[in-house]
Amino acid sequence: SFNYAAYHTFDEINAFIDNLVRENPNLVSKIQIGSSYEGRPLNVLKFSTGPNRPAFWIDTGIHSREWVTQASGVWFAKKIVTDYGKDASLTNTLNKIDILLEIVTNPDGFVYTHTSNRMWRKTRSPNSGSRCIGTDPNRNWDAGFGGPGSSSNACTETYRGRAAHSEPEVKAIVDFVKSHGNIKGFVSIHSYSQMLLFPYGYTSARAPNHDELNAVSRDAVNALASLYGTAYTYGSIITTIYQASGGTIDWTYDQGIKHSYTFELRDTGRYGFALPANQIIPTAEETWLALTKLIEHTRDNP
Ligand code: 0X9
Ligand code: ZN
Repeated sequence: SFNYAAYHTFDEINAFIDNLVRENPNLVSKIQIGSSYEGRPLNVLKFSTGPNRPAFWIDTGIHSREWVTQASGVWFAKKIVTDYGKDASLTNTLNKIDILLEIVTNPDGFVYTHTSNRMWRKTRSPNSGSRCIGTDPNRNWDAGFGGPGSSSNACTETYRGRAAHSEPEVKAIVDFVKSHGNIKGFVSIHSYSQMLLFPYGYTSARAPNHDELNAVSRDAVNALASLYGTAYTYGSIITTIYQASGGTIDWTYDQGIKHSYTFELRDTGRYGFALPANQIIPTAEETWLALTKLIEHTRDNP
């Protein structure tokens, strides 16, 4: 059976996804929202118990080297099917809203981290006029695109790409969010730094519901710390981590998704992106407690 305490390849995660759908057909379905630059499927798991529901989106692994995030995404998927009908909060949630989960959000980069360079972050699309490969998919969104905290140099880790939504991995989510039209909460999961962040990253302007985002974040990081004592900081992106333009949740927020957040999971730098596999399950468990707070608040304040 599947080992949740180990890191897995793209093919192993896809096999996990197909088994989960096969074993829970009344709760889980797989939606292919597009294809990566190299032609791999962009798969989203949909957890749903009724038609035409509002939804809460979670993505992991948009930066391919942040392996604890994809591994946590797998654990969340199993947790949801295990808890539905048993845990009162999750059951109540799924009787009102859908959960959407994209586990391998940058599949070309993820395969490259397994085959060639464990520390690959970006997509794998070529750049005309440069020998350097890839765009930072967290600088490619049409939210302050091209501004400070992103680079025009294709050889850097924060290269924004030739245009907003140039990356098929980003465009697929943009098109899905717009056509769905009823996504009420959005969480994009990164590592590392132990932070819970909310808009904005491209501007120092405060989000209109800053006080609400701040209070819910406080509640969520307190829940997270209650399990193993892991300390998270929280606040707006620009005041808590650094200015970053063209980021995912600034775009979703400006689309009207007022409950938009980004996590930076474990650790604070001892292991960084190479977090030992024995920390996967504790990281996923504590993160799920925080996610539950964000999901409950979105469910009750859509
Ligand atoms: O720089 C980033 O993209 C993120 N940190 S990471 O180490 N995971 O690469 C933080 C960016 C803040 N988030 C958004 N701008 N959405
Ligand atoms: Zn990241």
